[in-house]
Amino acid sequence: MIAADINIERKPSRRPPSGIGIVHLGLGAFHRAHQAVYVQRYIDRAGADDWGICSANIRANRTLVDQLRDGDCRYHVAEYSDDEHVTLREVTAIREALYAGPDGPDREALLARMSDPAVRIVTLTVTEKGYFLSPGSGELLADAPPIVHDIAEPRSPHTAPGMLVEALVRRRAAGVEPFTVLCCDNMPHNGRRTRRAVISLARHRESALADWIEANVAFPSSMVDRIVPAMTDADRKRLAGLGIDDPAAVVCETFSQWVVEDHFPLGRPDWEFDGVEMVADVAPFETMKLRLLNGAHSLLAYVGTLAGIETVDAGVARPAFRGLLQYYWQQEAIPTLSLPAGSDAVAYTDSLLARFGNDSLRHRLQQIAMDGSQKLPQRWLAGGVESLTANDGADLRATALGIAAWIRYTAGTDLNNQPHPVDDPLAETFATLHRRHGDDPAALIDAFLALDAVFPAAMRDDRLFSRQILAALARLENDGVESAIAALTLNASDRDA
Ligand code: NAI
Ligand code: CS2
Repeated sequence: MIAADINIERKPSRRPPSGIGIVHLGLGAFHRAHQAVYVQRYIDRAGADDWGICSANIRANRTLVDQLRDGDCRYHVAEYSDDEHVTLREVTAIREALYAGPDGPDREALLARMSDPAVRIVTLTVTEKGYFLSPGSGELLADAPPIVHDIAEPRSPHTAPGMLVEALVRRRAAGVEPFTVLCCDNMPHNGRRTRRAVISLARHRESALADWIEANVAFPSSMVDRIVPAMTDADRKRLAGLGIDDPAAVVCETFSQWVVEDHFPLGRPDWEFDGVEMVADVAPFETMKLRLLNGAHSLLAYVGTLAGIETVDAGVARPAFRGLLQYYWQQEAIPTLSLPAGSDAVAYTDSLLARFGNDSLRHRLQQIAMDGSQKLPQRWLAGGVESLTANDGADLRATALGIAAWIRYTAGTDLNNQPHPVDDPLAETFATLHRRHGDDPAALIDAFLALDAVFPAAMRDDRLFSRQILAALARLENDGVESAIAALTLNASDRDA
């Protein structure tokens, strides 16, 4: 459909090639539509040339880096409030794009840039798995092959923690103050986690180095929020219909939020004038967002995909799925939260339903379903354990349904036996468990719950909870998704049904 109301903001002239103050690792869709837009607002407002971005990929995707370079690092962000209302922004805040993957030519250029005294902040969106931390314990996965590589060859790192350690080593040797590391991935206490990955890896290299990082490097946490679906050919086609022929363009929603812990020893853009919330403690914001927004997304992803539903908006268009989300929010997620001052959980979840219903985004459930082993601990399980610890008889039936759906999803087919890819660092383990226990659902559930990288012990050992998962799995298989959702509304006394 041709948009009826198009608002186009174009940059009048070529941005200066200098002025890089931020290095970003993880040049994906989200970075282009979120952080780079905030930096653009800063540049436009302040007219300053000190916080431009050098953005790099250290793993896929090289093509995007080449496309950005070909386009002079200019690209468009299309913010859709619905199919008929779109704001197109041209973004020039990225001044340099590098591909520094193991097979890429730019690793030295990236490390040199990270060692430049003008660079005072390094930001990251390398996905949850890019930190090589156990989702359960939060410890560095020292046996993961890329980390084994970075321990053996620390000067030519392959991982984000390895890049940070090597760049910090170079700065320290040159007497340059360390940059601030700002994680922008969807993890709880994401600054603390990034710090742990970096310090643990540094300790393999030299314990004095680890101590120096511990004492001198700031790792503020941040909560990031904007729905930015992966681009599809259909998106490119509709942008072409608006006259935008830009392979690096991204499509996203209008909403955007960034809450940042204000701890930047070498300074930062005065982002508070550009819509960033600079706060002392991010934790209440991130817990609310992870459990309410992302928790609901994951529920839709697994339960919806099993029913053959493809997108978030198609899911929430169905009353049963809206009911499932309301039940999960009201009964299981909201009671675990300490809300940020001034926020209202019901208003927040109402706004989530409106955002999820935005059918111009075509946000694919399959994208959200990937990396479940990395996502579920913070989205469902941490809150679930808190409930079980606080109340022995806590009823987590929506979470149990979500876990049953996730386990069924990891078999690689939906309830009509239509195949889908299972994209997860533990995909091979899942396949083994399904091969071994496919005929015995109770044994299958026990084997999944025994994955201590995913499930906390308190949840694993709750027999009533595992029986609820078993009951939900049976309902999904035998009666379908809507019936399994309907069962949630039964009296809480059937907890051990
Ligand atoms: P994307 O697929 O467009 O980009 C992923 C980026 O991560 C790429 O730059 C890729 O090179 C990098 N990457 C992947 N695995 C890596 C690894 N093991 N080591 C180093 N780099 C690695 O995905 P997108 O949309 O940019 O999302 C990335 C992350 O941003 C998400 O995982 C999430 O934590 C965060 N985020 C995304 C939102 C969205 O709506 N897309 C919204 C809020 C946060
Ligand atoms: C989604 C998130 O892909 C996913 O797992 O839940 O990326 C979600 O779109 C963002 O967190 C919204 O801010």
